[in-house]
Amino acid sequence: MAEEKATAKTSVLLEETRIFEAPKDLAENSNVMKWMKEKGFKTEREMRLWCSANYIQFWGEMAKTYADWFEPWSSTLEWKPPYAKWFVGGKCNVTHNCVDRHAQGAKKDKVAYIFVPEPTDQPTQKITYAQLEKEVNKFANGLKSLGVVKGDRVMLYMPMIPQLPIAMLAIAKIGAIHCIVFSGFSSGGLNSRIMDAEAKVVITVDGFYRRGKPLPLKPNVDEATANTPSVKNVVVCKRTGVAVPMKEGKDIWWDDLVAGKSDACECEKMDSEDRLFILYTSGTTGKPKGIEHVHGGYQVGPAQTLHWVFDVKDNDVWWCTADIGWITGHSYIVYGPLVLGATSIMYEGSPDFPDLGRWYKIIQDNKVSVFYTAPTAVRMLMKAGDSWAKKYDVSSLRLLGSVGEPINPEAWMWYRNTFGAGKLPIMDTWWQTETGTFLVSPLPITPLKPGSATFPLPGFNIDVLDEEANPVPLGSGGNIVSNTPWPSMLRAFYRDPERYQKEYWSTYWDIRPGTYLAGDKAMKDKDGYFFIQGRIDDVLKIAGHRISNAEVESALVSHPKVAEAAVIGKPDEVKGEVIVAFVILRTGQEETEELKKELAKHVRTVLGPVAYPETVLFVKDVPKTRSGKIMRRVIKAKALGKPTGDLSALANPDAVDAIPLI
Ligand code: 6R9
Repeated sequence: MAEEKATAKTSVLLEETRIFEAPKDLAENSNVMKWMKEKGFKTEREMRLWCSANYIQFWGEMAKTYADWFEPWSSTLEWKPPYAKWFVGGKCNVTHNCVDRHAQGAKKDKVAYIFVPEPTDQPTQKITYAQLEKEVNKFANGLKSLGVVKGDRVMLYMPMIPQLPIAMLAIAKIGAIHCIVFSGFSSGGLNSRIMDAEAKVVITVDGFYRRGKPLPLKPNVDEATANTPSVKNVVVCKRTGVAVPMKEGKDIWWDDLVAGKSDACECEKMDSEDRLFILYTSGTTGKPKGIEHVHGGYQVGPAQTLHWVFDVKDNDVWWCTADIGWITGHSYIVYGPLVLGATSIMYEGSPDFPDLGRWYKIIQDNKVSVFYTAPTAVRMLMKAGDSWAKKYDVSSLRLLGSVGEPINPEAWMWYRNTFGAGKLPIMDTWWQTETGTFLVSPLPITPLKPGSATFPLPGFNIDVLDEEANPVPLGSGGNIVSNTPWPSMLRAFYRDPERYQKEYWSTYWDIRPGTYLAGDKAMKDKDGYFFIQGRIDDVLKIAGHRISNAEVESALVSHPKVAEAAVIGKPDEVKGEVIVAFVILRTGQEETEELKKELAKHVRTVLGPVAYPETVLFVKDVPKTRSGKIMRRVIKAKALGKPTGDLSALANPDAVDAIPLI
């Protein structure tokens, strides 16, 4: 039923006739309008088209505008599909652009972060650019003393506390590569990523706060590093004061590491294409992909889009509610805002603790002016009703944003009315871990349609193609692709070039090599507005978190009583989708309610709370192709009571009948 509703809405979307023009003063005074006037562009359309047609020149200008370079580049782009090199020969360091140049200039006393901690009785902490520089340098020197050098991988497994961006910036400063694992993953998820990255050091905390209660985190790291010879040291930041075992010679407290270290540290002069970070993300197989981003190009996209799309100016207070463990936090809590020298909120916790007023209160208390969140949070707050919003004054807001999944028009309208006083524009930004930055998004001058990310941004050539690589006509849908490279795109998968080529570039390779397949379906309406419709592959978005079906299935199969598992996403009003697992037990195992609970708990232990299955069901068989591939799409259709389509390719069509309705 729920999915039927979703499909119905899709067609409604394409007939969306409501258009919301940007408030005149906002549009007239926007950063993008200023640039357009300087360049002599008359209309938004003309500007978008010119920038995309002249994308190399455009990005060259942006790279000079938003970043300082130790040495200029000799060539803006070298493009040998599927490998792009941007700003070739240029020397830079993203930490110089995020911290040093502000701390040593006019912004030294400007607040970089307003940290709002989870225990709400703890005071809000303000960190200026000058303070940030000192902390980063001390920690960078600490890492050097552990023998961390350029190119080494350092793993971060931390909650949302200021030491997380401090560590990231310190790692980047000395030329090492950070890999953040979202702290909602458990030791299993952490272990596989440490193994893949062969990390030298892991940075974590003793514990963290969840719903006001301190919980330990360090024991997960002990478990995850039991069999990882590459890990020489574990640095532990004291957050809660809970007692944790420390291994002599291996584990070291953050405070001890930085004690007596100099607060000066030179930036390593990085080549543009030197790696900045690896971020593991979910693909179609159970094995997470290590997405690699670089210093030179990556520093341009997030800063430029934050400036143009979110119109962030010197006196704004910017708040992106994401966790730094995901790309949204990397790009829009750390690198984008810091390159711009902006003031950001960084908060720990959730929108419903201690009560559903938390976010409104943070906005009110800190006069947040630009606010960026996910549809799942909007829906949660919408469900709770307007009364929470009415208790607080959110009139400091001037622009809103959305990311992570399609935003339903009703949630869009509620968001606009409640947070946006019925008039603020919502920037629905479509992008991915792989893209580093927004690709399809409105600008503050764009007439909006609820539920649409509107148009490809300046500097991108995004299109929607059919199977034969023809652009689809207006009013229909297909695969969303990029026809040209962009500076903040991924460069590769860590040590897996074949998978990189296969996953993003192989689909249209024979027809148009160099066409990037994003993995999402999109529709263009009669006016050319993009409506993103979700993944074409088996990737789930649970409350905005990207998890692969296969990852959850392998977690289930790692339980000794499980023979096989198939995982699907079931539409959910608040979370977008929730996980439903169909499990085949090993011979002789009894199908009990207790075992269902145990299996759900097992997934939580192996992968973390983020992948917790809402429902576990026992089946005798799951439909498969003759080559043995589980047909999740067929299972999903049957379980949701929808037509299952042609089943002739299945090896075991009877298995479909046995799938229960959910
Ligand atoms: C930034 C982020 C990427 C996938 C992407 C798509 C979905 C993200 C969206 C959106 C519709 C938006 N997605 N933003 N779908 N509208 N505005 O979420 O990165 O975790 O890598 O996920 O998220 O399906 O392909 P990531």
